[in-house]
Amino acid sequence: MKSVLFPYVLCLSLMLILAETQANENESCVAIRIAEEQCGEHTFKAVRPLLKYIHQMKEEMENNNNKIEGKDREIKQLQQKLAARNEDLIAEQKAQIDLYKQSIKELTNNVLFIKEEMGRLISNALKIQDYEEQLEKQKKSIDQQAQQISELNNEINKKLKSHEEKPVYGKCTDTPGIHKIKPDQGPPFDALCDSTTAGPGWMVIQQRINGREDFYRNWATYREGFGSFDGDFFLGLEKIHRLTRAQPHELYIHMEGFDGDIKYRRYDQFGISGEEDQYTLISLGESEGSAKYDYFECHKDKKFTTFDRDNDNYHRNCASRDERGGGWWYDYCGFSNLNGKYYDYKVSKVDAIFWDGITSLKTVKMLIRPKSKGK
Ligand SMILES: [Ca+2]
Repeated sequence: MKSVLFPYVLCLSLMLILAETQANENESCVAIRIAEEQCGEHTFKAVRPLLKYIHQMKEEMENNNNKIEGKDREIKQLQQKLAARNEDLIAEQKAQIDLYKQSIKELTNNVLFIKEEMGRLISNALKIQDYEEQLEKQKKSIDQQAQQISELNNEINKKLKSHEEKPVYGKCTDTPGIHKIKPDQGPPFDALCDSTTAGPGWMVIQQRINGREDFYRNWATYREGFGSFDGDFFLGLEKIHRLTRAQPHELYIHMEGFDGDIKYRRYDQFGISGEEDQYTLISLGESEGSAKYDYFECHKDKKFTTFDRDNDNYHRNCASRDERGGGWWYDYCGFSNLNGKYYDYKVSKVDAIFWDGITSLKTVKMLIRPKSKGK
């Protein structure tokens, strides 16, 4: 068997070697023809398809190799492009990162600057708060001082006004008219001074000259006084008490009748007590005058009586309207009634202004003056 197959294997190997070693188809064909001649036509015909297939496979391999080489080149080109692209991207990213870094640095600087500014602002705010507190304290102090100044101004203005309006005297001077009198530590009051009726320095405590003032008054009104200095008035029991308590006074009673006769009665020690003693007529002293009789003496030591305060010795109230009709130091009820009802004609009535017990008077003035030394 080996001896039969040997020539075929030999020829096949020879043709394969020839086909492998020839550069082109013609040379291959020549080689195959030579091989056919050498190996015998019979043998060659048997392996010829196989040789053709091998040749086709060889060509196909070569084509594939060429394609692979082309693809390798493409891959290299793409790799190069990709590398270049990556480098660009990295450069861009780096530049972007640098920008970010720069921005962060600037922002950091800004934050530090802002922190410093805030520190300064907070410090300034604290200083401003201190200043505001100091200002508030100063404002309060100024307000208090302004208040004190205002009060002082008011006080000064009051004093100035008081001085400007009228000088304050302890008693009436030789100057007639209305003056502010301050006989003691109590408040001053206005009084009418008279230097013509009975000489200089008299103060009018009661006046009946025109009948325009009603003397039918209650206790409180007689205590405070009423009327006007240019007409009829009563100075007030409390003021008369203060004056006569402060220093000894004399009393001058001026009277004018409707028939034109003018009379007076003068007492050298006039004084009344306080309200707690019902303003009692405590003193009159010695008297003299053109009025014939002393009709006031019987009223000495009598308390003052008004229609709403009966201090007299009568079983009724002497001050009532159907009796004497005024306020006076009534006894039972007495002979003088200088605060009685004013009649503008001569009449005999129990409630009229009278001195003799009955006859109305046209004009009456009661004046007081501090006693001169030596009297
Ligand atoms: Ca009585």
